[in-house]
Amino acid sequence: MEIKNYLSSQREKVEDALRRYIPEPAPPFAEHLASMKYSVFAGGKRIRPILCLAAAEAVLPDSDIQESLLPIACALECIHTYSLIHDDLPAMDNDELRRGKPTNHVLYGEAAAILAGDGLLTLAFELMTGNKATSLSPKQQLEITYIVARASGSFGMVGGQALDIAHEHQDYPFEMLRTIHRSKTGALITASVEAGAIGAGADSRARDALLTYGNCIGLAFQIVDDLLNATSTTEKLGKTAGSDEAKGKATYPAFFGIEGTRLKARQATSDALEALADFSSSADPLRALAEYIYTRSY
Ligand code: GRG
Repeated sequence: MEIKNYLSSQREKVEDALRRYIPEPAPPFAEHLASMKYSVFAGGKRIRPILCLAAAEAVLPDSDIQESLLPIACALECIHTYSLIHDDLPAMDNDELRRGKPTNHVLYGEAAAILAGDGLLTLAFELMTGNKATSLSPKQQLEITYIVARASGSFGMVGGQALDIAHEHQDYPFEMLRTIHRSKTGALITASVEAGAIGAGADSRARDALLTYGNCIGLAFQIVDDLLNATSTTEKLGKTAGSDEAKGKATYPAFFGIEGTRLKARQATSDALEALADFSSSADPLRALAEYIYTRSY
């Protein structure tokens, strides 16, 4: 399948829905909503929502499942965008460039950026539990909300970020790097796939396979991110290249070198593809997404 066309049509679908779901800036909250919208529409790849929709499509092809899952897919993008806004703050990574544009706090100020992140995180829960997601059963809504909350909080992304910051400029074993990567980045990616599986009513065998796929591409995603941070340019990435080394972060290249890291990313991608062995061509988008995550250049 042609991944470029697939990604751009899925991106359009997600962005149309995001435009519908994020309120238009209007008094009295105009400035706050504008700051939320600024980061959501600053040009992200939309990988997490696209993975959610592709996982659902793998389980229930030729149905309207993707339409039903758009509120969940958009919730995942809201959580991801909140994490980037907060990650860029002076108290965290202190970055001025994201997706090739000024970071949220540079444009709106620190307090407004914190609140833009808070607003997006909270909107995500409104989208997952509210009346926009009513094509799903209440049980599915509850289960998805739990999985996403768990992956985003102290045992997932937030916890991973806390560990990452606590270990800057320190030597630590590879096991700790794995824990940081799994929780900071991998957990939300895995939850995106799981949410699609739950929304499509996957049986336990399909769900286990998709969970393994999610874990493997979550790992591949972060390994490639480490690789790009070490080898690419700020211009290509749209965010500061070389920042990991400057901030004394342990990364895959620091443990395995550039070539060794490429091999690890390839292995994680192959493991992801193997997990899909029992799926028909309905999982081709997931297969193509795994290859895309491995070969992406930004
Ligand atoms: C502040 C609670 C909190 C968490 C921050 C995700 C994260 C935790 C920080 C981001 C730091 C970072 C660059 C992690 C590497 C992986 C990652 C999430 C990259 C950005 O994701 P993409 O490439 O971004 O999907 P786009 O811009 O395409 O949406």
